[in-house]
Amino acid sequence: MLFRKNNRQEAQTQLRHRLPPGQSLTQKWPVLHYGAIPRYDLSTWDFFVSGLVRQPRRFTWDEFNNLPHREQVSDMHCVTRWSKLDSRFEGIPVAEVLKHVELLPEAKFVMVHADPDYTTNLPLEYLLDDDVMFVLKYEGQPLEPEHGYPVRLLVPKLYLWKSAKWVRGLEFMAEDRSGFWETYGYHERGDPWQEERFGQIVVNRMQDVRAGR
Ligand SMILES: Nc1nc2c(c(=O)[nH]1)N[C@H]1C(S)=C(S)[C@@H](COP(=O)(O)O)O[C@H]1N2
Ligand SMILES: [Mo]
Repeated sequence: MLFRKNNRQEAQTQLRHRLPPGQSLTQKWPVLHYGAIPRYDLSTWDFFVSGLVRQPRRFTWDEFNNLPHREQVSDMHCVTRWSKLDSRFEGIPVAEVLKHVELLPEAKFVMVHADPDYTTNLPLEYLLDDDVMFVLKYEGQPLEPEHGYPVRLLVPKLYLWKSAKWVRGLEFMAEDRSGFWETYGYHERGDPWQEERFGQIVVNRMQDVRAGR
């Protein structure tokens, strides 16, 4: 009895360490995006690496898909307050794509370009993290169209709006620029452990409203 209780306490303690503040667990995988789900003809799909690179690079679907794949188990944290733990993904580590371009030393940020007209910005070091990948499969199956088929970015350490579905390219930049949700007031970085949900303009405004200003 005591043993079981301790086990359960142990499990909950471990879970607390994996659930960022203000988040609740979900078993399902909710669908959230702006615009209509794109449809693709893989013979015309392509992927661009542009901006502050020595030579811009375009990949066809076959070139991209033939890059080395890897499996990993990751957690997802959505700013709308759900978290999903231990999903099994297969995809292409970002490093495998970046082997084919040379970043210029001025590159400090990246704009992720995705369909339909979606962008999100990341500091370079977050893109270069070991667990960042271009996801092709979820639990052994190709991504569903609503989750980003044929390929989406996954940045497990940041809120899920940084994990662009239907991703089509990376643009390296010297200065930070806001992406789609960031323009509407989401945080430029979005670390769930720091609860970086909203950017400074929104935070200031909320403080003003609370203070009756
Ligand atoms: N292309 C694209 N990617 C996107 C979005 C979007 O609107 N368009 N929304 C983001 C947001 S706000 C969230 S919470 C996640 C949701 O991913 P999911 O639908 O697979 O759970 O996708 C992110 N990636
Ligand atoms: Mo979101």
